[in-house]
Amino acid sequence: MRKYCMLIALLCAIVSTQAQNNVIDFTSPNMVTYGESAQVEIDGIMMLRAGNANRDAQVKYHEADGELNTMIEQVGAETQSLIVPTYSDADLNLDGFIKLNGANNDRVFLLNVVGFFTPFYVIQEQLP
Ligand SMILES: [Ca+2]
Ligand SMILES: [Ca+2]
Repeated sequence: MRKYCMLIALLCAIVSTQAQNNVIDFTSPNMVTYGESAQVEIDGIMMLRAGNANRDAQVKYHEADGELNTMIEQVGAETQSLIVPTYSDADLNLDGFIKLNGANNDRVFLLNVVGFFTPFYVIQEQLP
């Protein structure tokens, strides 16, 4: 089982924890969550927002405390072309590697999460 470092989303519904076969389907467009834009629609499927590599309450591309710097720290600032096999929060696309460049890299994955044309956008976790 793989973890996925995403921002926490809070359901706006009462869910019994004692019922059997109780499924919380965050892919459903009918699943109402707290706050604004806690989920994102990708190819018609609702998803939680991924990319929180440094486990704070935000997803940021740029900024000193952003996810990109977390990935660079993991790979090594002087060896950014390396592909590091790992089980890490910085492996944002869950392929088992931290890749900053090349096909299927985590850097572009992160950029798509925050918005390719809005790289300075900060996605904030929303809790009541
Ligand atoms: Ca973060
Ligand atoms: Ca990866």
